[in-house]
Amino acid sequence: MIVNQRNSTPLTAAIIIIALAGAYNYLQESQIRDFETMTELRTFLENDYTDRIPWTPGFDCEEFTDTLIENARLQGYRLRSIIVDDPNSLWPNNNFYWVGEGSHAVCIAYVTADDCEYYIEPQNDRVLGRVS
Ligand SMILES: [Ca+2]
Repeated sequence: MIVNQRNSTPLTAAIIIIALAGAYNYLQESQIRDFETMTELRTFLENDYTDRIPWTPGFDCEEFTDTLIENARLQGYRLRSIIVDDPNSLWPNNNFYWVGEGSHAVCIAYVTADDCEYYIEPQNDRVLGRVS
């Protein structure tokens, strides 16, 4: 079998790079963990800047949620997002910006000591209650 090394080398290098990137990503994701205690969750929220970002029509609840999730991931914590309908009835005094129609994005954190998930409003760091 004749192998044209001039053409196969870039492809081989690309495959190796993709495989290494995948392995690195897997290692990073496997180090992501839930919050152990509510104190740990509140400390993370207090130190994170997401709530200090001004709300704009181009940076609304979805961007707040995505930003807090990414900031948590960078510090080794797992958060996830959820879309809720009619957030004003769920949290009447939450003091978040909301266009007043449709649904609203917030974060969810699992706290292992409580064996429970909590809603988090990324616009103001409030822990809004347990996820039922
Ligand atoms: Ca904060």
